Amino acid sequence: MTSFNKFDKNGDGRISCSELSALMQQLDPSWSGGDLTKLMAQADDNGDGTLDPEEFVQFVFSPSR
Ligand SMILES: [Ca+2]
Ligand SMILES: [Ca+2]
Repeated sequence: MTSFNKFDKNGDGRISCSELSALMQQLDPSWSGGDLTKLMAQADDNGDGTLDPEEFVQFVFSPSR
């Protein structure tokens, strides 16, 4: 099970762009690091530039990304 806290490296309760990058590598080892900004924009529902736990769960379990 993917846990939010595991990817929130600095413990601020949000997944930042760089934390998202680590997350993606975990989810998909073949992920090249491209389109990070696009992914973030896609996952960031409220547009604050970070993922809160709710957005994180939606992103991880969303079939399309
Ligand atoms: Ca964080
Ligand atoms: Ca957000």
